[in-house]
Amino acid sequence: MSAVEKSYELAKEQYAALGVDTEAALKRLEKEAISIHAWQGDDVVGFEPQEHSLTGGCQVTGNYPGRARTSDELRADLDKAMSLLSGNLRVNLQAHEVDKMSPGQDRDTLTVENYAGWLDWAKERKIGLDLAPAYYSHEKLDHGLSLSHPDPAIRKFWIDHGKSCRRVGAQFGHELGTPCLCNVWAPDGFKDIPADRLAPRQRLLESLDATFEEKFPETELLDAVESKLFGIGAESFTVGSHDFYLSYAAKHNKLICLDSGHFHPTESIGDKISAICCQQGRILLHVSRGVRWDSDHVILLNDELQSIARETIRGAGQHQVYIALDYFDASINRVGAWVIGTRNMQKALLIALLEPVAKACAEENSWDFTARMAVMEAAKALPWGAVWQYFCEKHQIPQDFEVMKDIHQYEKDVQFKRG
Ligand code: RNT
Ligand code: ZN
Repeated sequence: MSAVEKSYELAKEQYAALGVDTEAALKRLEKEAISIHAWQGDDVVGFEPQEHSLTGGCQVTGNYPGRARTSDELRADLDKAMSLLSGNLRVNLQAHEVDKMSPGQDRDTLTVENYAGWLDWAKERKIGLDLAPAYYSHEKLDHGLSLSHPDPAIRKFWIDHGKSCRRVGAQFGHELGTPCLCNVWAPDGFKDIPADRLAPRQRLLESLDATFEEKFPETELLDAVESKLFGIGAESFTVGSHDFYLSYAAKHNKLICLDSGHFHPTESIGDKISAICCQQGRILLHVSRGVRWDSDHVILLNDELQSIARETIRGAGQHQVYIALDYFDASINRVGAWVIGTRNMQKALLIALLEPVAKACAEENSWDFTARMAVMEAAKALPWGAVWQYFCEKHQIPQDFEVMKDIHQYEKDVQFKRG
């Protein structure tokens, strides 16, 4: 018996005494789908032939060497990251992370052909693909507006972009046998106080209705809409605010996507999950970490992540929480960013799965809030780390302390050789 197995056996006993089944927890963790955001690997630059790189609406900072410059390089990096991970993983693309584009083609006419390499790759690996239209880093994001722009021609371009992405997404879903989550987030907003807040929102509303006109079965495509509080250069007004999109999703039976970096810092996404799910039955999360004005730092195993994971696990069976990651840090190794963040998501889920929930609920139901607090605090010292290490060993992936060996080797052999 290995040292890891020995620790696991002891942990298992301790958990069993509290009525927690570690084997069941591990099985659940293996099934819990996590959509890995491809865009950490290319700094959200995409692979269109024309240079649009981060010209507005979305920003990434840092110049760590090794950014993926082609979709082949990005797939190789994702393969490396996934070789250091286990579980039910899928991959999430931004629409401009194309394989190829015909000369003169723009984002309004994308077809599944533009993603052929991705589709083959996903089929080979038997993983699902998600896709998000990219309404930023493009000259048609004019005065900070895309879908809410007053010019109907500009709106049409972006509506057609969304429509084409949904068609591609439905094709992904059809061919891969798992629905593609197609998430609409547009950066539209103003740096300073608008004179008219209503008109841009009415235009966004119409653009969304047009984008979603074509119907696809939910077995192939799941539509989501993502809100935001503010962005850099859009500090005073965001057209697609939380109130706007929450109402839109409820009324049109879309998923609301909550990005954990898109709220006031004292607001908790963990709390919002049950509030929304008890009415809408489902939610999409962009799990991220806001730090001051940035919404997209690598996720750490902190209280907010654990609260998100706890609420995801507790409501299981009653509602569906779709987990997608969304952060990008160009100041560190990008494969490392994926691996560390994804493992943190899984560790948070595992901690939630191992909590003696029944015990805490029993205290709550008998109005003993002191005992409830005692149980919840005591749970923090339970040996979940031993169960996590066992998960890694069982799935033949390196332990947390070992992953950097592989990542350093990979950057030396591959990433640092890129110009
Ligand atoms: C931006 C949104 C959005 C992006 C991606 C790259 O603040 O969170 O989801 O991260 O479109
Ligand atoms: Zn997001």
